[in-house]
Amino acid sequence: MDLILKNGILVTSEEMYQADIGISGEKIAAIGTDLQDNTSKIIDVTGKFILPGAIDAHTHMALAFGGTVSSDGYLSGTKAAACGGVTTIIDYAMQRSGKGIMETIEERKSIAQAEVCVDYGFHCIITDLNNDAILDEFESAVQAGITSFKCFFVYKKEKMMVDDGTFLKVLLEADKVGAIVNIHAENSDAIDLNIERLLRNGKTSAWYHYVSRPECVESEAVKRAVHWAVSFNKPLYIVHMADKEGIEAVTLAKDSGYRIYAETCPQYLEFTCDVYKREDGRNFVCSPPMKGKDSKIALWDALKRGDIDTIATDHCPFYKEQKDWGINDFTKIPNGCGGIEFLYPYILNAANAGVISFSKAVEVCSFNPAKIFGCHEKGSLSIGKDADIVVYDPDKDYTVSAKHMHSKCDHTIWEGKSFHGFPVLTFVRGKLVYDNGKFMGVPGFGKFIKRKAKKTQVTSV
Ligand code: DUC
Ligand code: ZN
Ligand code: ZN
Repeated sequence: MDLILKNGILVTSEEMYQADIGISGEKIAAIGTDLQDNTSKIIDVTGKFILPGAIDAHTHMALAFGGTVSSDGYLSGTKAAACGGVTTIIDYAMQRSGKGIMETIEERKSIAQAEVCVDYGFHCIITDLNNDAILDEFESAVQAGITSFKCFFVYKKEKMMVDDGTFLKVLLEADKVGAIVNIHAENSDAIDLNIERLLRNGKTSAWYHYVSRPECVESEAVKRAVHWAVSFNKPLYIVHMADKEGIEAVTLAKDSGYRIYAETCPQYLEFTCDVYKREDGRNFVCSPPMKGKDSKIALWDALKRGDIDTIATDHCPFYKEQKDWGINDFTKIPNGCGGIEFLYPYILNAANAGVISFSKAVEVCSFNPAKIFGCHEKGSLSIGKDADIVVYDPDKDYTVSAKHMHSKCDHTIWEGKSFHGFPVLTFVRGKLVYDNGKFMGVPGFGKFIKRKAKKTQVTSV
């Protein structure tokens, strides 16, 4: 073996126990007590937790959006990932009218590959079926490891929205090839109507971002998406859920045995719409917006009872200067917030405080995203899996400051947030990429993950 982490507390999605873990090359080679091997480097991690690396299944690196490009590209975005214990990202590649799926993916890969410091995959956003020609590409996309597609129910003016008919075609074709559909559920027409009325009445501050996209805008679209998935009995993954009624619809469908999966993000668990009343409210502008307190409570309850399957970031930061474009008009604020460096610390902090268990944190940040999205070599600490490992010090105190982030962005919505407990080491396929505050990775080291569709997925994940 090349490395043994000794005397740690292993955390899996089911249990915690004291053990050593041995790494050979890129893989986990042994787990046990008192592992011995003369050739090994040994790191004593007594008192520390050993976790599978987090999989952030929702990122937008270098996203062209809102008339600009998000501030973290694949280099700074995945540096930040490594320093927060994220060992794999699944980023969104956007297919546009006239373009094919594989063309879109290859284009994005060619930007990402030289920069990525952690492993990566892509979901493909479908915005236009090109007279249904795109549907014929689903099979080859799956063969190439793209096993998830996304649709937007929003962004009509941006020509990203799909109508219900298109969504259904995507849902049915995806299922045929063993892929899953992700949906961003907000009602575009209602938002556009609200925006028009607000602007006409001079309501232009960041607060009105929330007012234009309140609870009912999200719940209608979530219920519609769930309705179609249930009616056709197809699996569906709802991204960045932020609303109580929406999550209630998910619970109902899950309780009836349907394969509806829910994702939320740390920002929806931490903040409420009150942030938009702050002087710097525009920095919190993302879509969907944070909702009222009832929704925040409902999300935590759903997480605890197992109705939230994954936590991801929707990492999509914009510089202060970009956010300032909307200082006098909330519709000009580029939508998106960063947070990849604080995903695992945030959830593990909740575990450390006893709000959820450490196993639940591992389940929603690593095990479930691996399982849902077919990352069969990742998501758990077991022999033969990739050695994507985080060593977490439950006693290390850390206070967020934009100055010390590894993201390129010049501010963060997490500024001043304190965590009790923080990752101290991150390994990607056995390679140390983060050591106690310092990035140790290499751009281009990240590997494209050829994900497996449900039809062909091995049974152990
Ligand atoms: N929402 C955001 O806030 N940013 C990127 C895309 C999205 O749907
Ligand atoms: Zn979205
Ligand atoms: Zn997103």
